[in-house]
Amino acid sequence: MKLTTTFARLALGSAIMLASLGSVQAQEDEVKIGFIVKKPEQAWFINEQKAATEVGEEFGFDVVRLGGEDGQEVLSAIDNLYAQGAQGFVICPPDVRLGPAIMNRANQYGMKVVTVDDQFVNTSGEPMEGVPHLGMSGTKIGRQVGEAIAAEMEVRGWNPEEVAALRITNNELPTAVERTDGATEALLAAGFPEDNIFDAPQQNSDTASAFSAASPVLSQYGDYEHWIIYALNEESVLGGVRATEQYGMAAEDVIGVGINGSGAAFAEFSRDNPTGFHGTVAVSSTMHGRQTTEDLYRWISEDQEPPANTETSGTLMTRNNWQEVRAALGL
Ligand code: FCA
Repeated sequence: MKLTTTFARLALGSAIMLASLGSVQAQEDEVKIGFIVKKPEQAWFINEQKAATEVGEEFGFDVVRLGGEDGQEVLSAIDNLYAQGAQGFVICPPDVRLGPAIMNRANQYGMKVVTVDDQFVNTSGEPMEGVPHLGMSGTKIGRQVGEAIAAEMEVRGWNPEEVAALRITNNELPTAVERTDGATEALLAAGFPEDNIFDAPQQNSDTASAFSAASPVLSQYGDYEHWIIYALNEESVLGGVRATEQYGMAAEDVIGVGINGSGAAFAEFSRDNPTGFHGTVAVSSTMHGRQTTEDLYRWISEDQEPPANTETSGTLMTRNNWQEVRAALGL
């Protein structure tokens, strides 16, 4: 009786071993990747991750969507992905200076990494060019913002000398600096007076931090009747617009132009009455999510390394054309 039990146990043991060997084999053939974003609740990132999942469904591999709102969260997300057998991840990091630490962890695990939107910088603050990146062309898209604002000022017949600019800045993030610098450049080229540009440095890249940054600037320069607003993204421009409303300014006295073209802008354009949010330069978050996911997949499965740096472009979206632009960009 005892012998039989031992034998049965042994037989069961080898069956389990065989079964687990089988699953290791399967895991080796199966591709699984992570898609980690700094702000999982923001419409831009929701859409990007959704697009990534769809690519996985089409090609037949798994995409694990994760949030990484600070360094600790990102490192645990990477550990978690490794434990699940993932071979790599796409990431928009919460702080670009985490690049070396993130790469260190990924290299320990032999995982491949592609950055999206916000490119890693090394300890000297230079872009980490060894990590394939896809993001918007910050300067060009920023210029489009400046040009759109200048054009709308002309439509409204504003005298630039009497207009104040609320420039919501984020100096920690290189793409943000490129975007607001590009907009400033285009405004100056259109004759906007440099002395009328006032900075509102934000701590983050969302509406709440932009609102807090904007309010004191509006009250400090409350003599201006007309305001233009720009920032790294539409969420932040919306924070500025909300601050002008709280300050009692009318929609026709405010021209805010954002960047992204995500659900935040669609909700604003869908309101019955126009607000100070005039428009946004829309970029395809669908394409950003799809392309980076596909690139990483091919790198893992076909050993085809992605391009070092891909720059994407944008289209101005306003209350008048947003539905057409949305459809054209697959949003
Ligand atoms: C940055 C911004 C996002 C989006 C993205 C492309 O990460 O914070 O809102 O503009 O670049």
